[in-house]
Amino acid sequence: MSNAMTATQAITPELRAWIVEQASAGVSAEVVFKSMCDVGWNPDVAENAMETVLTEHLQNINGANTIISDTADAAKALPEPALADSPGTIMVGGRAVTVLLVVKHPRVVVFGNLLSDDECDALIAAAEPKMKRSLTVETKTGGEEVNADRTSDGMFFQRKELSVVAALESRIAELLNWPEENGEGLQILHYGPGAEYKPHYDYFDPSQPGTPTILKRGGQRVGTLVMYLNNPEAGGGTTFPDIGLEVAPRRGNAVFFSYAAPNPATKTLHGGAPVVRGEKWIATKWLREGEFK
Ligand code: PD2
Ligand code: ZN
Repeated sequence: MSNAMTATQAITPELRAWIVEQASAGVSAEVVFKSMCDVGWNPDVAENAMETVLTEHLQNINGANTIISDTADAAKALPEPALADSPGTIMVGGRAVTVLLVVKHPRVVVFGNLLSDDECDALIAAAEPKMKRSLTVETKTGGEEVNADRTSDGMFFQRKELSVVAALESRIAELLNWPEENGEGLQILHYGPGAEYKPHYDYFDPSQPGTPTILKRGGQRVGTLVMYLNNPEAGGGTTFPDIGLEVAPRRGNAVFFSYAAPNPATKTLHGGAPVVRGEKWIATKWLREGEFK
């Protein structure tokens, strides 16, 4: 590293605090490094800064230090489809699921033909009589509340509640290489004209007092699969504002994204754009790091 670089990209107290905060929150070294590069840090300087700050931090505090370095270094297992040889289709349970879009960071994959038309219709028909105004997690207590940012109706199925639900859950587990037991029950959401889900993260905010209660059931969320059950006439796309991506909702298709840590550095901010005409039905499967009991 040259002196010129050091002079232009110094380790400020703010950067030092930010690196320590990321590592303490369990953000992997890779994600921290990528975030620094994304905002213009020279990769060599970024790597050096991380190493310097974390080493010094470990020397400065006692006891639990090794936990921090372990968390920062560990490459955490995540749900992930088998995309190593860039397949056009992935066979799951005899079904040819197509791969329509792949993004590395944030990890986003769009699938086609994940559900049959009959499965989409069966899920809507079974959910329809049970729909209630959607609740979001009340982060102060870990309970639930009606939220103006989410103007949809929804319901949850228990895992394996119906044969169509069980078949889909086993397909998702195989597609994303993630245990069925780590999945929350399938959520069905319905949006009428004008309804939307404002941009948010699906992980639970570690700084909120209700989060430890929520994490008792299977730990953090690490991945989301939003499945489209019908074709809205206009609007209703799933947006990823950090990367300017909008996924069009088409029946049987799905968008998957994963997040290695509960942190905006994952760039997994996403929302459901307002339905302009028609209506929108989706099924969401959230994946936890451990068994969801
Ligand atoms: O309806 C969607 O596209 C959407 C957008 C953001 C769904 C969710 N989040 C979700 O179910 O978490
Ligand atoms: Zn979401």
